[in-house]
Amino acid sequence: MKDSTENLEIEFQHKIDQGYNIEPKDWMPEKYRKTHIRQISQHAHSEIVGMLPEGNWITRAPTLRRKVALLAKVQDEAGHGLYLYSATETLGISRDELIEQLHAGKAKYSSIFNYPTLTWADIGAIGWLVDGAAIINQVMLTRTSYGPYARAMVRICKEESFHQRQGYEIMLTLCNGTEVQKQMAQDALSRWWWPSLMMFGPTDAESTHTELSMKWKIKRKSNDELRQQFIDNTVPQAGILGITIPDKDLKWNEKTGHYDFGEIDWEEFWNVVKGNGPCNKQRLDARRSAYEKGAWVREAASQYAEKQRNKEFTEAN
Ligand code: FAQ
Repeated sequence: MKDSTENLEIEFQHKIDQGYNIEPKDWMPEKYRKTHIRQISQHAHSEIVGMLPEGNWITRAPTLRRKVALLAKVQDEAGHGLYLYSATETLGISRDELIEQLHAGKAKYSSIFNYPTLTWADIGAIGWLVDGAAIINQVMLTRTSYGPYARAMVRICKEESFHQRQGYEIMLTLCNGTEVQKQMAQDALSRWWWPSLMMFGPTDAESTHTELSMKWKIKRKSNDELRQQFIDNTVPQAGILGITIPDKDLKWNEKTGHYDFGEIDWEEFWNVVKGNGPCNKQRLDARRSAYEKGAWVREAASQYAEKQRNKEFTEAN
């Protein structure tokens, strides 16, 4: 007879294969739990750090309408981070611990947020490309096997699709504007294109987690499949804008029904992931400082919650 852990593992895999969700109180292999803590918390950190490059432009948005939209978008990203921290906490780790891992430089967050936003067109490019890439990756995650993560992703995806449209609309406006505005849009596309492709992670051959994550339906598609889907969707959109993707090898392949594209600079990717990108230090410093300066708010909120609890207890007795 097989030992009980082995039986539990077989039952667990069977449940996944049948398409059932795994819920927080269900039995799960330790590696499944750890993989989720890693991935969901990295995702949460990305949403929170991702507020910084765009937050940089809230005070400088060109019109009131643009300012309101950007403010709402950045606020949405904060909300996504909070859902995702909550989903991670269902796996038995505290939010304080997760935040400590980020601030200590132990937890990763998406490479893309280590690039600077130099002009207003970058806000358009982020919405169009970065949110566009995020949606492709995250629509897959609405069907991921861990219930709290999958459910959080449904709501997040709805908001991301609004974000993508607001970005594309900024690009469209710039591209239909003056020559200088169109040039700004081109420059933003040229700087953000390759880092956006890197968001999907290393090639399948180099991806350490994909095999197991596919078996457990954490991932439903591989990094390369999603990257290709993003390129196929985005190239025609650049055509409508009338700006050029900075890849001389990009061309439609009749045989495969996909776009062929040039080599990604993986050295740059790993350099950024390891903490040496243009803005890594600035991003972490900003997060640490916000956390320190916000200590009094956390303190006040927990004092208030304590008071409410005591009040409810007194009233109930
Ligand atoms: N950056 O074996 P794999 C957003 C690491 S949210 C940094 O392929 P996996 C919304 C990876 O962690 C964007 N590190 O890993 C927004 C692993 O290292 P580890 C974030 C990366 O997990 C928009 C190692 O490389 N989205 O944009 C990156 O199977 C606008 C080996 O890689 C998510 O987090 C990277 N790009 O696949 C907000 C989605 N790629 O942990 C504001 C959820 C890989 O062993 C403004 N995550 N690494 O030390 C995922 O789907 C997956 O985790 C992947 C990576 C696909 C990102």
